[in-house]
Amino acid sequence: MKLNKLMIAAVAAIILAVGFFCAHTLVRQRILENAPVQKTEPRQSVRPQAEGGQAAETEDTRDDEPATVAEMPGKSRIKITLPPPAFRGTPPEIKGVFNLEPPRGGRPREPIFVPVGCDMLLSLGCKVTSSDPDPVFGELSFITDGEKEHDPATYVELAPGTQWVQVDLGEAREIHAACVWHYHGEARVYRDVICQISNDPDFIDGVVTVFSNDHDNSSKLGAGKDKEYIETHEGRPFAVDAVTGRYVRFYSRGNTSNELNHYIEIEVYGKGG
Ligand SMILES: [Ca+2]
Ligand SMILES: [Ca+2]
Repeated sequence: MKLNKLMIAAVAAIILAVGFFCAHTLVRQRILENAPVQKTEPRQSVRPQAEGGQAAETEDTRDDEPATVAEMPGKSRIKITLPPPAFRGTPPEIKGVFNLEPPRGGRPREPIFVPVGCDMLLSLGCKVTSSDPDPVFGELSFITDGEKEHDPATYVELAPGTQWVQVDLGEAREIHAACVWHYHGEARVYRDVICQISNDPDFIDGVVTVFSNDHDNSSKLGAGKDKEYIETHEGRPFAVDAVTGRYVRFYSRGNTSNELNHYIEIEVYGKGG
């Protein structure tokens, strides 16, 4: 008798469990059927084009950017196409850097707004020269070829010490922003990152410094007030206050991993026309 009661109880428990499972599956299916479909835009890459500085068709496809970026009435936003990150997570502590920008907690950099029509990519495909005309590795043309992904085949390696690379925009242009990617295969800091603009290819006359984090003037170009930063796939974008010039020169003096200088890409943005 006791055995029969036990069997009845077991059968009842099985029936209840099967019933609950079927009901749960049906409800879940209904929820999935009614859920909104998330639209995924295809990634779009920037390819070299542009003789004469035509605007690149850049879609901002950064993975970590919020779905909507606030626009500013009467302004254009500089749209920088980012490569995928080569590393994620909190960068390790980098010793010997005392002028580092504060951590952003994974947030993307603030957008750069410029006057309407001054957001044109001017530098794509432009000629590049350097203080090291015979790079240790890579070609100077890599620096304006539109390829920004971290890959051993995409960066240029220059000699140790303070070195520069110089982008020739072909004619004097009104410059409103720039962005530089040195090397983002690991978290490192490049020293004495300086950007200057001039109409003089030798940078003797009419030189305007538009970025410098050489706070201790170790590269002897004048101390700068910008912060040092850890290299990531975001590069280092910065605004330029409508400086007109044909040549844009970037300096660096090695990095926290080795004494060499590297560049993956430089972009210069400014007034169209
Ligand atoms: Ca490149
Ligand atoms: Ca320095």
